[in-house]
Amino acid sequence: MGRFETWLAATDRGIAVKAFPQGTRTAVDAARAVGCDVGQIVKSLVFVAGGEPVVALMSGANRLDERRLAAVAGEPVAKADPEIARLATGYAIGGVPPFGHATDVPVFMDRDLLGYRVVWAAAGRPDSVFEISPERLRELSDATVLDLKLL
Ligand code: 5CA
Repeated sequence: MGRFETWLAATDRGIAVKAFPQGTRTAVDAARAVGCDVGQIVKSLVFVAGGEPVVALMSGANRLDERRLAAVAGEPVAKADPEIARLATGYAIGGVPPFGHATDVPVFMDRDLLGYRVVWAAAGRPDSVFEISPERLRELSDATVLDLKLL
């Protein structure tokens, strides 16, 4: 059991983590493992905006428009390097969960995720994900929902 699962169990949120030996490191890998639409995979992307780390939850079908993130989170905005991402969230790229982070990182959420009945997000490891309704995801991550995709 990984650290995110231990944290989940301690907080009693009724979320079940599933491990896939074939790996879930990328959105495409995760969609293939789960057998869902790639749009239902939640990418938890760590950016630095105005000097501070932020997390953007993106549908696996979408690319993030950095200008849109900059508009809400502060400029300039850039993808966090792997060490910054790990320090801010407590997890390595490929397994960053959407909430339960090591520091109090602001979370922004791609509105398109709300169009699915359920979505799947990383559970702290590159081989584990969990299913959640997008509304619950928003609540648990305390995310600000907005249009973030690159058109
Ligand atoms: N487990 C999967 C599906 S839930 C996952 O974590 N996907 S992800 O999209 O949230 O994480 C991978 C993302 O990390 C990539 O889309 C990419 O944006 C980012 N990434 C990959 N390599 C690097 C790197 N060297 N530096 C910064 N970001 C990176």
